[in-house]
Amino acid sequence: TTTTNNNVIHLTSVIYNASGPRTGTSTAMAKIAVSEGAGGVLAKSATLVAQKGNDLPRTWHEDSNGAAAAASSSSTSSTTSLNSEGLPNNGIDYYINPQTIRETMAGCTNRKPYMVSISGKTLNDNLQMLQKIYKAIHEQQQQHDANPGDDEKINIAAVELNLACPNIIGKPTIGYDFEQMEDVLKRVSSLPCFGTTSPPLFPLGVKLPPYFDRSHFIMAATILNKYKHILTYVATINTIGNALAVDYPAEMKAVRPNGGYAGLSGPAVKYTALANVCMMRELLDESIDVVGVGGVQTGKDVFEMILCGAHAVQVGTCHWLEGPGCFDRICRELRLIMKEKGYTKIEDFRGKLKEWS
Ligand code: RRO
Repeated sequence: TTTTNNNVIHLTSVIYNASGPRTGTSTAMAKIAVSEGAGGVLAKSATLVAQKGNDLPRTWHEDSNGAAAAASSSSTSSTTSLNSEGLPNNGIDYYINPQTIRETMAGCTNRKPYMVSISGKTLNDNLQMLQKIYKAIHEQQQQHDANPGDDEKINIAAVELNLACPNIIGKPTIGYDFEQMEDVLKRVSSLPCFGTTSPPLFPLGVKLPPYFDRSHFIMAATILNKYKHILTYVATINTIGNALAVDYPAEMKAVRPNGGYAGLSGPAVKYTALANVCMMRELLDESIDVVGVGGVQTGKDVFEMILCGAHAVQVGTCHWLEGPGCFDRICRELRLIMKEKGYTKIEDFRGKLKEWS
């Protein structure tokens, strides 16, 4: 459970999916919803209007021997991925539609939260999407109040504001433009649903790009801390932007759009992700939870993220390649590690990474 600002997201396990892979439709998300190991369901980042995304081929998978790999292939454990999807999605109206949420959560046996992600092409698009979400939550609550017991699962439990998409051709990553980042948070915080006198009406998270320089971590954290009254969590990291893969046999760029430059993910980014979780945990106000994401594919990876201070952990590339069975497997592995180490609950080791003397 992630807690702050009277704003709680009741995850049913410490891991859930990252936005992006296998999250575009209710059919795909339903498979996460039925997985007991997945503590929540997070939808694909939405734009105001549905869009197809970049031209194909826009993804690339390569195993540690340098061989091209395919999603759902047998050896996905050490596979590096690149994507320049360009935000293909069904538009915000689809992801907040009660019908979509009903289809997504139909087979879910516990009360895990359904969450949406937004990645507007402009600040105004983000503000419009937040207004739409606010309205949808309000309507869903009214519906529920009129019919208690009915449609309990049909609500939006949190919103993740993606400030880190690296693949919008011609657009900078907001999280790298601190002036723009501050402006976004300022405008978001002045929306009616984030009134300054009362707690926000829904938990809000922010998805960050990876940082590599201590001064950038400090600048980002300083801005985020200023808006702690509207922030429940910070998810770090998005893919490492503008990576390049070469299709060796073809002697070509592996990905077509955006000059071949694409977001890097998979085990290659785990160490960058751990550093971002650890440093953000150090710099952010304790009322803001850190959600770790990047290169997580085993229970050990989750354990390490939590040691570094993560309240919850998202799984992206591993879910993409292995499929929704990964959540149960990773949970099993984490439980085994906890048993071996004599821990009975997450709080026994969260943020308890030992320091050198
Ligand atoms: O759709 C994408 O190209 C994409 C997004 Br919105 C994102 O946030 N991160 C990423 O690696 N790809």
